[in-house]
Amino acid sequence: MSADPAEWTQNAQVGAMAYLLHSLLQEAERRNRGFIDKVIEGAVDDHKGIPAGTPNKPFVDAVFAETLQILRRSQAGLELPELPPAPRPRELGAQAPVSDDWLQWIAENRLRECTPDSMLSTMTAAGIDAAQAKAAIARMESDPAFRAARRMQKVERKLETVVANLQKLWASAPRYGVVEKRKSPSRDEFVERYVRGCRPVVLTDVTKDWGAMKRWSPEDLKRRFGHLDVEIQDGRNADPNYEENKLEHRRIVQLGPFVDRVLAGGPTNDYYLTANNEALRSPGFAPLLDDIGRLPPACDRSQLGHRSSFWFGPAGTTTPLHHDTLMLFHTQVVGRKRWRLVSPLETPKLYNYNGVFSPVDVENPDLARYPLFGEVQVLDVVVEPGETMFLPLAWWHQVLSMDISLSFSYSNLDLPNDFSYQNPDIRNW
Ligand SMILES: O=C(O)CCC(=O)C(=O)O
Repeated sequence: MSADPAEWTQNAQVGAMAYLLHSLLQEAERRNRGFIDKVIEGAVDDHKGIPAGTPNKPFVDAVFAETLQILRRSQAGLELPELPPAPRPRELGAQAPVSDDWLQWIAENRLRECTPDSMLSTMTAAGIDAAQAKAAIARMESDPAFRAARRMQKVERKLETVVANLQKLWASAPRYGVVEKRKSPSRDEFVERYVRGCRPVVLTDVTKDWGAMKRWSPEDLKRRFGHLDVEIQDGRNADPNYEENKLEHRRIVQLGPFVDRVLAGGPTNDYYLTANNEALRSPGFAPLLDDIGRLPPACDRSQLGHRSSFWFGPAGTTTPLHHDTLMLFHTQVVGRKRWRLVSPLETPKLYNYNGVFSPVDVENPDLARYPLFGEVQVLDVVVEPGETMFLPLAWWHQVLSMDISLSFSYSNLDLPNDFSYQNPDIRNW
């Protein structure tokens, strides 16, 4: 506190005003629920409207930060049985402290080994006072909670190196980078080399006797099933996270008009009938299953109806990089698909912070943002009509339809095919 009595008086006035405001806000909220929410919304909008080049912008930001804190404290107070103490005035001229969200941001970015300088420039660009940001970054290193996080990180790093060494061993096989195309491996070889060996393979002759190969086409879908409803994904182009947000893109449409849309629409990623459609569980689509002949080795025919899906869409659909939770087969009936595959042992380099998804676009990776991906080896294979991709456990894949495409996927292995994962759910990192 300053030793100057004139400043005390000013401080006392600011404190009295903050206290009064706090009490008035609480009373207003009591009489009119939602009042503070509306004031917060208004303040946030006002703040957004202030141009970046405004003189003294950091000061203006600090005023808004303080206003929001007073509003939120007044609101939080309503949940408590007693009126909490009103916010106390700071010394005149003091900057708003670095918020908890920013402190968490500093901790996470230090754990990712971002340099203090790069963090400082991000924080100052966001309007935070440089001296405060610098002090907060420096203090983090000795924060006990951060030191605990560093210890846990050592344990995680050990696991990462174990996994990286196993990957190095896998990748040292002379033909690791080539996805094999095989005619008819025996069941024993298939199970040992590909299922337990966790090696992707394309089977080239599974579909020799499939009626689907002669019958299935967009026109045939329309003729036989055009009157039925299906669930598609739509409006994907407007959403960079369309796969993670797939529930928001669900639409029920009639298959006939959807076939017309695909045939007339040309290459696009905007709409796609994906495995999420449960069409094969509905009796109307049962004839499609009659078109499936001999199955690959180690499949349980009796489970086919429960554990299969068909996919239909234009050229240009992209299923972004993700891994499935089980093993599956994916047979191309019409058109080609390009599969880009990454070993599960490379997971620590894929920024898998949310669910089973990686934010990296394998076709066009942003290495400035995702530098670790530069060390990843991607396997690349085009699956032709009649061919079947076997996707071993937890292999990452990004899939591009090169033509109008109709495919059939199935996970009815007669071996254990049920695995659990502890998926992270961090979306705002
Ligand atoms: O074909 C696609 O677009 C994606 C296929 C896929 O991700 C899968 O079958 O798991």
